[in-house]
Amino acid sequence: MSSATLAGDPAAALSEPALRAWWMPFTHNRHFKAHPRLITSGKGAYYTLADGNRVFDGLSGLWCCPLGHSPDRVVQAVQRQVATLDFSPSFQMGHPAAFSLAERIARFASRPNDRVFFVNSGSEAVDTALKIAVAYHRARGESSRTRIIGRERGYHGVGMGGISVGGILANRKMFAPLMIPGVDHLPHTFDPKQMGYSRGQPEWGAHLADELERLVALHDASNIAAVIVEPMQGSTGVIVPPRGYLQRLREICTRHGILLIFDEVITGFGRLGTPFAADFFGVKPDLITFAKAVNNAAVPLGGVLASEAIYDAFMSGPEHLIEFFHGYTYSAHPLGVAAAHATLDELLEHRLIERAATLAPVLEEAVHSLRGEPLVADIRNLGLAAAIDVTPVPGKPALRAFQVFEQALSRGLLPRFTGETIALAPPFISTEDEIRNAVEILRTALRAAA
Ligand code: PXG
Ligand code: PLP
Repeated sequence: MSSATLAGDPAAALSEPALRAWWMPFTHNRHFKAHPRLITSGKGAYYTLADGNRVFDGLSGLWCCPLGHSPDRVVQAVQRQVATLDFSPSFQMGHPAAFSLAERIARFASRPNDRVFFVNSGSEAVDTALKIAVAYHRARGESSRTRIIGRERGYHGVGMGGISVGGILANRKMFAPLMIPGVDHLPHTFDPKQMGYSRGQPEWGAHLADELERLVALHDASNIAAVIVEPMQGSTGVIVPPRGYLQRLREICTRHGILLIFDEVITGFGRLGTPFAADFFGVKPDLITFAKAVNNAAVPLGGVLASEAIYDAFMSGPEHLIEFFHGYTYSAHPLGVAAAHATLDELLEHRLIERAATLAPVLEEAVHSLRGEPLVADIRNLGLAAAIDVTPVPGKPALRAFQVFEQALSRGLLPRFTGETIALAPPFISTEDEIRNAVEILRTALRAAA
């Protein structure tokens, strides 16, 4: 079978009925179907498009393929697994590799006593973490602690919990009646006047964490279960936390008995050059959500790391009864678990997280060299992630970044565009030259779009 057939025959996929049938996620469907962009295969840091062009994968898939595409070790692990044990129920049964993976992930996170709850996506990880937080307080007899605090511009997936604590207008405004009650939002930390063109963490803004004290004064801590933040806001455009901000959030949460949840769906498994962002910032949250890079996205898999104290609070009552009424059919799916073991093997054996740390300053130098290019309004970076804001087309929000994206794609680079932002987060296997070259393509694309 040719690789084109495996990825869906491009000619068949282009037929009008086929194009019509798939209601695509987070996509302008009408425009896309008039101008389809099809990926037919991927290897290493490159995708091949239906027109035969090869493009550099500037966002590691959707932030999820640090090893590049179809790395041999992951491919073989999944192939072996599907032939050995394709599925096994995780309700009242278990398969050995899921236990060893949980133990490995806890050690990888330097939280060896944590427990790992497996799910299938970042959205499920977030909703799971919120349920754990509320149920934890109730289990300890503090059942009034139900309120949850998210943050403006936060992205926590698309579940009912995730959009409620998230802070992206477009993801919320159509669904207001579905939101969970009792949610507040901290202010986001981006102020271009104070931190324009910041490299790494901005110096200004730690005081914004004190807004949490204001919410405590408004509601009383006895009503607040948890605070959930992305340690670095990824989806909204690489908004980097000010120095000291996350430390201050941690202090305030600890003082008031509020759980701190880090949503590490993008930052987990090395994006900042450390295993988790919690390691990068030296802050210990009570719960960590992860997904994406945990298994190089070969099979959907995510999870929640919970501290031992949280787990222990659930372990009361008769031993023959279920302690936490939650789980997914595909929790700890054997294929996802096999891919995760192989991904961890690769990350650790080839020291790829250290490599991400080494590549980070290369990306920083390169992207900041775009300052002064046409359309550029701001540039930010942290770890192996960067974002460039562009000036909007007057009266046509979100069009400019799309135009830059199209110019880049036609020149061999697949970046990410959302709103007025272009994002880059290359695979950890990238070379320094590939990263510099990606930014040069972006430079040409900006000039062409201007
Ligand atoms: N939390 C965070 C912090 C995320 O970034 C999710 C939860 C949801 O994960 P799932 O697996 O349900 O999509 C995410 C996902 C982008 C982009 O281009 C970001 C995400 C997904 C797709 C695109 O910024 N983040
Ligand atoms: N809907 C129905 C009718 C179901 O039976 C199930 C699971 O058994 C679900 C939804 C949830 O599916 P999942 O466990 O894959 O999240």
